Amino acid sequence: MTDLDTLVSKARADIAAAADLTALDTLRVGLLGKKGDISLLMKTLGEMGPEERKSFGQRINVVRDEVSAALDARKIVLEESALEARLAAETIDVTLPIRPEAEGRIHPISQTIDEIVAIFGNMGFAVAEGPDIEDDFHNFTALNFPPDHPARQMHDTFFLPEKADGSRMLLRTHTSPVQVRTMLSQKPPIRVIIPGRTYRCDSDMTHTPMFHQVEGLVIDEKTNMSHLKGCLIEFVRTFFEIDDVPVRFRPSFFPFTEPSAEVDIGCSRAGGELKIGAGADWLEILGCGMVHPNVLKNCGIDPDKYQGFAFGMGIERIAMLKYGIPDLRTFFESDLRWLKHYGFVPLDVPTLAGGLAR
Ligand code: 2NM
Repeated sequence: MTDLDTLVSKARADIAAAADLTALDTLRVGLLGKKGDISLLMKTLGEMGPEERKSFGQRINVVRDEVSAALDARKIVLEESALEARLAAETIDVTLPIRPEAEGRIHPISQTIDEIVAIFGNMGFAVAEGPDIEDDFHNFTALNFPPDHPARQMHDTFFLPEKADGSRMLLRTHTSPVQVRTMLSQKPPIRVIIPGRTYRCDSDMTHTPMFHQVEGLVIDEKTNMSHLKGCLIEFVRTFFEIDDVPVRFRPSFFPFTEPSAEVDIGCSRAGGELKIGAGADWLEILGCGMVHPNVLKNCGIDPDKYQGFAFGMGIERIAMLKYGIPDLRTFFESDLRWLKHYGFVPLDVPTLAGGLAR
């Protein structure tokens, strides 16, 4: 055996025995690195005569390629087994039940959405979702907003940079574009609620640039204002868990409904403390109305055959009222002590039978 043969067989054995990627890298440096065995042998070429240099040069090139290939092959094997080991070590059994003593808490916004979904789910509503980034048609035009309506202006709506065709996408200012998408894609009867994030360029004590809304939509041949009233009174009483909470409908205006109304619930502010229920005062909690015929037309629904009602409310606002959270901005501070205080235990899933909130 020549020196080269010995070197190759030893290299092969060492590479096969390398236990991990670090050991393999040390071998690579020792063989192919600047001062590695093979590199040093290459340097001896200069001292050889032309014939010898040619034959030795050819052999050493072959050896270098073989060793290099062996290193690469072993590297793949070791990388694969390193990944296998890591995956095995990080295995979690997702089928195990959560531990009741788990520290995590459900955010009051998530809790409130779950409660609203439970209430309307019980009345036969489905939940719909749609994109946060919308176009002008779905957010405004289809909803009967006139071209010069103030809500379209820069100071209320977050616009994205202009596209090649001059149009601009926007962050939805309400969840109504999802109602539009629902009407365009489904045939009546329709009964949906849409909880989700909404965005308006507004930030002070009582406004955050991102907030949550739930909107609802019912469309059928004979849906009327009495259905709207019955549905929302039932919702309000179930949500606040007060059977006799006074509810009043006050005429209002929205571009997308006619007639439109705002809904107030009774409360008392005696002694400076807000208490929901019978009392001298009223609190506004949601907006609603009969869907404007123009909106139905814009969404491919025949207003001579179908009619419906819609409503919308701010989730932060009703969560603050129900759970006595005094400051809107704390919802978004990610303060663990706040979450520990106002959050909900994950196992207490809101249901009408088991109770909405404990
Ligand atoms: C509100 C108040 C009143 C509403 C209307 C519609 C649609 F798509 F059917 F036209 N969606 N949401 C609506 C109506 C929303 O929020 C205060």
